[in-house]
Amino acid sequence: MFDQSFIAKAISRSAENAVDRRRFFQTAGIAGLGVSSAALLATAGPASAAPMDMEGPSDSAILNFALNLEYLEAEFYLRAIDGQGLSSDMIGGTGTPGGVTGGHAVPFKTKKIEQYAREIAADGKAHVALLRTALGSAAVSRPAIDIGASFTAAAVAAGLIKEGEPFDVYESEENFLLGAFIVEDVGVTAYKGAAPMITSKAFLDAAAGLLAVEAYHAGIIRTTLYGLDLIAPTIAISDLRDSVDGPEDLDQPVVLSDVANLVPTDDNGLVFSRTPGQVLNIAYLSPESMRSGGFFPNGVNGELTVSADHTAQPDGAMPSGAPDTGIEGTNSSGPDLGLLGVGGGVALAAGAALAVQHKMNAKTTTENTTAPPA
Ligand SMILES: [Ca+2]
Repeated sequence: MFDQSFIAKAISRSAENAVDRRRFFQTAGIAGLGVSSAALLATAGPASAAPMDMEGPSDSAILNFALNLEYLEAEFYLRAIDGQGLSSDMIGGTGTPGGVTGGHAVPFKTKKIEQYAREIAADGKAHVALLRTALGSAAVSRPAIDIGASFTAAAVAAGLIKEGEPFDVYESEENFLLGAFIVEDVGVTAYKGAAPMITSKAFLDAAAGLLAVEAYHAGIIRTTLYGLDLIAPTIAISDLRDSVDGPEDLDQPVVLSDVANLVPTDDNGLVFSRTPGQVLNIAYLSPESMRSGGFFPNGVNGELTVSADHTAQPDGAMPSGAPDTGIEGTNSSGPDLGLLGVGGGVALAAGAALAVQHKMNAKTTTENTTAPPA
């Protein structure tokens, strides 16, 4: 938690210049050590009203973006272990609050996998609490989250099941692990992608800790899937993620070229990055510029709400006006998707994803469909 000692150190570290200091106060909502964090933001307004400079989103916008993802992760894992999600005192805030659709206790048969789930759930819950404390009254509320039909739609889009076939991600620990795989790697790339945009060193320090924990989680899930020989589904899911997040071949399954690939890295041995817009491509399960869909049927709360547009660039160039930062308001060409539900959005995503992948991502198709070892 951001206790007084942490806050004192954070202010000390972040007070390198007047801009840093002002931004830290604005983003953290801390007017001084003896002053309630609510005091400043009561007059300054929510994070969405905070000014954004020309370099990108404010720290509060980034933290709130992360908070949306942590809400999703916490609800996914907490409901898996005992059917209960976040308590009512951990979900309020700015923006449009929403309920959670789907999710129930997984009938774990392997004690160790259940223990993994419990530990990860506790971390996700702690991350929600940390970010909410850091953001104070600027914290966004938990948006509507779908952890039922969204996973079924993702399974269809990944080709794990056919349209109309039943798929309950909470039905078995194997399905649960695949569901965790769908969301877990994305958190790592989201924090990595956000790192260069964070201006406060205090927040960068916290974000480094968050990224590391997400990487541990992803490593646990990937290693467990590999140990269970659930290789082919991870290839299909990785291909799905890669097909919606743009032409670059980013995503990697747990096996590449017949060898274990538990840590997805680039040539420098670094995890790769996704912009907020690319993260939302996966969260909304669409390669198009969308404001909602998939796991967030009413969109995420905060400033970073729009997925990137990867649908119309046959030569690999980014489409003009594509809001790859995810900041709403920089693109007027995106369709009004208010009428599209999860199913419609994902059906669209699956078709468009396949088209995008086949046209432009031959490398992905080649690498990511490597047959698992016999
Ligand atoms: Ca890609």
